[in-house]
Amino acid sequence: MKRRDFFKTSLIGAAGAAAFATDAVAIGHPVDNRKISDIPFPEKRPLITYSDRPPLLETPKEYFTCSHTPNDLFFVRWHMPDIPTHIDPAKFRINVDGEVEKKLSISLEELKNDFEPVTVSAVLQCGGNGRSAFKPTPGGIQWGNGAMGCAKWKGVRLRDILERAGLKPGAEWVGFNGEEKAAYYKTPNFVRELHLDEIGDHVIVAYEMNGEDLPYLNGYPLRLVIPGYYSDSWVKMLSRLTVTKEYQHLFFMDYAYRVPDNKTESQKPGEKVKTKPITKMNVKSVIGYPAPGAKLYHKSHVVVRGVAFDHGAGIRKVEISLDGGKSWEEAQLGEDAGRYAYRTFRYSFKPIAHGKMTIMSRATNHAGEVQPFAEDIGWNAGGYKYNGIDVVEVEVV
Ligand SMILES: Nc1nc2c(c(=O)[nH]1)N[C@H]1C(S)=C(S)[C@@H](COP(=O)(O)O)O[C@H]1N2
Ligand SMILES: [Mo]
Repeated sequence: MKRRDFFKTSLIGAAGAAAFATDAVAIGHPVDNRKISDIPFPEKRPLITYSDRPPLLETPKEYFTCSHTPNDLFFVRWHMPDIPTHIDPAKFRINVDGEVEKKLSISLEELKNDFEPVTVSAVLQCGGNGRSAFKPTPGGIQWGNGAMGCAKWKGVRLRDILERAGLKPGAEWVGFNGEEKAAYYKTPNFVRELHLDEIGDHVIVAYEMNGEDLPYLNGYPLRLVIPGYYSDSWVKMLSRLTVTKEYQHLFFMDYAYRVPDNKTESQKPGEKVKTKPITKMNVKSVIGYPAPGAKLYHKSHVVVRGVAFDHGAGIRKVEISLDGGKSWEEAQLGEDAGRYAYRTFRYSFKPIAHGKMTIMSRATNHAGEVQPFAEDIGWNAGGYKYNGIDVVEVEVV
């Protein structure tokens, strides 16, 4: 009996289900044949749409063949339905307060002119990307593969802003607040916190994405960029930094975006475990071409293309399997756009047998971390950090 079938059976009796809870968990692959909406959102091409209030948009998998994702195809995720519909760039200010020597209120002009500009190509990926692979289904948006994208971000170092304000002795945490709700100490506004130790020179407050102003839905006019980290802390429409001595125990830090604090970061359904925040992204590759269900001509020249990334160690290799994971061959890696960016890959072959076949991709990074088979990934209640070997089923005709 397959594990998945077993789960259905064990659900019949609650006692039985509890006794075999470990076996009840199965991992599949993210669903990737969802419909693209007919209506586009502002500055976006039509995308897979889960909700319009708040806007929840997914990038179709077929676009993951280039090192950078165009702004109008970039996915969108907001928690609050009330996001400002108008921002006046002349009046907008980013405020710095809390445990600082000097409170700041910086205009966009000042940010662009008075601070050293820096640029970084980095992947922005929701921790819940691929959640639809987890069975039983964890709560949350049932993302397929496309709650991710890679952009070239331009902005200023967060450290430079904090230095200008001057930290008071004992300052340890920084809270980040977006424009969509203002009151900082009331939860559950979307506020994130970082410890000062996490704020290296690579963390920036960005005002440009791929050479343009940030799109409104991706956080115009300013957002936090934390290369290598899942994007739950990449606060959009960033308008306030509050420095504190103590960790504030905010809703989105204490309850959301956490995984079990054990070696496999997994748990049984219903099991209560100690948790920790999701931070660094694990190694992953996604096949952009061919699309699932594509028909390939027998003996034609097929070029498999996709993207791979991790938390910043950098991609060492991507391997392709055409025989269900028994044997693997190395793909050719594309241009290196930096250690936090997508690394594109390509692999050519000629299909020699008619009928259904699978194409798999597996990434390995410079730290020796290898993308696992879906079956080897443990289940977690939030449905976070899915990074199974990508599997695309096609048909040779
Ligand atoms: N202000 C604000 N910033 C936010 C969020 C939000 O709801 N509000 N959601 C976070 C989460 S969970 C994700 S996945 C990313 C999505 O970024 P994007 O919409 O640019 O793709 O924004 C992050 N920053
Ligand atoms: Mo997210």
